[in-house]
Amino acid sequence: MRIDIISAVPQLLDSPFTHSILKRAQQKQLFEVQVHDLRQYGIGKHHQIDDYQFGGGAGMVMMIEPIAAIIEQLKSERPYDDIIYMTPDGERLNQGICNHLSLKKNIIILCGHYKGIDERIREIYITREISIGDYVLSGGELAAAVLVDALGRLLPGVLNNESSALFDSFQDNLLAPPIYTRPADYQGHKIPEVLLSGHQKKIEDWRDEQSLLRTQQRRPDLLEE
Ligand code: 6GU
Repeated sequence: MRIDIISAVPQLLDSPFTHSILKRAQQKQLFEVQVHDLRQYGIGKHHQIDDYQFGGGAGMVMMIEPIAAIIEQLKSERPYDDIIYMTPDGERLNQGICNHLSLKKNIIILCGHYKGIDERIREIYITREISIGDYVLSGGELAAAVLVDALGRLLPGVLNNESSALFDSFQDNLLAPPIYTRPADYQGHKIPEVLLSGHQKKIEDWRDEQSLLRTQQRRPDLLEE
C-alpha cells in the first residue's frame, strides 16, 4: 500500500511513521508513506496557499489551485483508489473503515488547515471525508497520522503475529480482554487463576467472557451496532 499525504505543515508528520511497527513495515516494503509539502505548489513568489473567505469571516481558506496542482501531479504518476480529506465534519473513523481502506493500493490523504479548504476541492477531487472524533484539532495532520497508523498495522506481514490484528479491540465490535505478564503475584495483586491453569479452552472462554463484560460495562453502544 502507498499513501501520499498532502500537508501545509509537513514537519508535523516527520516522525510518526519512522519508528516501531510502521518503520519495519516500510523497510519490508509492505507500506510506503510520502509526505508532500503543499507550499511547494503555492502560487506566486510567496508560494501562497490560503486566502480570505468570500463573504467575510474570520480564518483563512486553503485555495484550490495548489491542492489541484499536487493532486493532478500525483494522479499522473499512478491511479488512486481514494482521495481522503481529514476533516472534523467527515465520517467518524472506526475499525470497519480502517479494515476497508487497508485493502486499497494507493490513497491520497489531504490535511486541512486554517479554517478549511475551498468547498470545490471537495466536490472535484475528494472521494471520502474522515474525522477521528468529535473534537476539533488545529489541523488534519495528527488525524492523518492516526489513520495511517491504523491502516499500516493491518497490512499482511506487518505485525509479527499476523493473526494478532484479528484479536484487537473492535474487530468484532468487542473490546479486548485484560492481559497480564510476570509476576503472577505483584504485592498481593494476583492474576486470574484460570490463566495459570494451562487449560486452553477454559482460558479462551474466560477471555471471551471478559471481552463481553468489558464491552457491556464500557461501550454498550458497540453491542447495539
Ligand atoms: Cl480529521 N481534523 C481536524 N482538524 N480536527 C478533527 C479531525 C480532523 N477529526 C477530529 N477532529
